[in-house]
Amino acid sequence: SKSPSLIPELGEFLIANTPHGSSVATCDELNRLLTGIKLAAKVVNRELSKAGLADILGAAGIENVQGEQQQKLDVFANDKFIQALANREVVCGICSEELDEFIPVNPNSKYLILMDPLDGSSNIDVNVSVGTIFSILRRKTPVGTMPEISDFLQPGRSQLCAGYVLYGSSTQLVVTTGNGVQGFTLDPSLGTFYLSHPELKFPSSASVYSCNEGNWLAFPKGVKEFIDWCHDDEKGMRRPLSLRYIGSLVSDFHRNLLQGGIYLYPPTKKDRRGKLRLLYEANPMAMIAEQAGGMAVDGFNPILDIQPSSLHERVPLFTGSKVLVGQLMKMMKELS
Ligand code: AHM
Ligand code: MG
Repeated sequence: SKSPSLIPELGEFLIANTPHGSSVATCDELNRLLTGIKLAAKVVNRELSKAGLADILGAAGIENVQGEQQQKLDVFANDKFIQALANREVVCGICSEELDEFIPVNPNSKYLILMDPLDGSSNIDVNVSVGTIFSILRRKTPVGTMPEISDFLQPGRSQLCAGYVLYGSSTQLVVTTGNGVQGFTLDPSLGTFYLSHPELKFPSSASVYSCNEGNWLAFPKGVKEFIDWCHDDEKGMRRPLSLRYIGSLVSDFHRNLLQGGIYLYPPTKKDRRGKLRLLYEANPMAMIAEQAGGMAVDGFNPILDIQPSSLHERVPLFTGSKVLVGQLMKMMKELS
């Protein structure tokens, strides 16, 4: 078997694959930013692995033995990511699902981070995988000033880097800087993320669809038609497709990326604009999807082309293998 010393680690990989034309300073800053993400991910991972002990050690809202308040894990994750990034002075501002407003950090940094520190957190109590999703943008206002809301409201097409961490049976970090998608797996004994899935691409065939079919009655006609098409066992296609839905975007997306499939979160009765957030859920997943040879749309147009108008806006999301997303778009167009 290969010695770990022969497999590139995340930081080494980034240095070796810096896009042509980017300066050493840019590469260094991005690398330090990702180092902050890696560190926070490891701390969150450690805490998550103890989550089943919460009742013994003190549940959220209850004081632990030291008299400290136990935090909910999503708040814990939010704090760890903010600390790791703010202390490194590598971002000028942070936007998070856990915060109403963005927080300005360091006027002298070029980058902004937008994140969902712990997505799918309703799954923690039942010991199902959760994730962290992040997006990195370059600011538009000049370095030396505090960032403004307009810096955050850029279409996903302008993302410099996007990624997610999956806290699963192993902990993986999947990232793109616009030059393909790479997957790294944490070696817990060394605390190092090694390149385990170079050049991730959706396979050419797809056999899975993932959505909360409980919302069926409220789905748009095109979505219902598409799901019926998935059920159909017509010859020639690998149908009926399998329904696999964890209810944790990162896990559902990751499985579909490896096995070929589509993730759907259409508008529902409760969430007329869809449930997922454009800036820190849909956009980063969309960049990864496109970089891995897949697609991500709101039903009609690429997610990455949407001009955001507010920090926490929601969007319907359909993402995964091209064959399936293409089929869905065709049906949405015909039936709207
Ligand atoms: P959250 O950010 O509040 O955790 O919600 C996002 C999550 C996604 O991870 C998941 O795909 C979706 O919500 C599941 O929603 P539902 O339970 O409505 O199917
Ligand atoms: Mg979320």
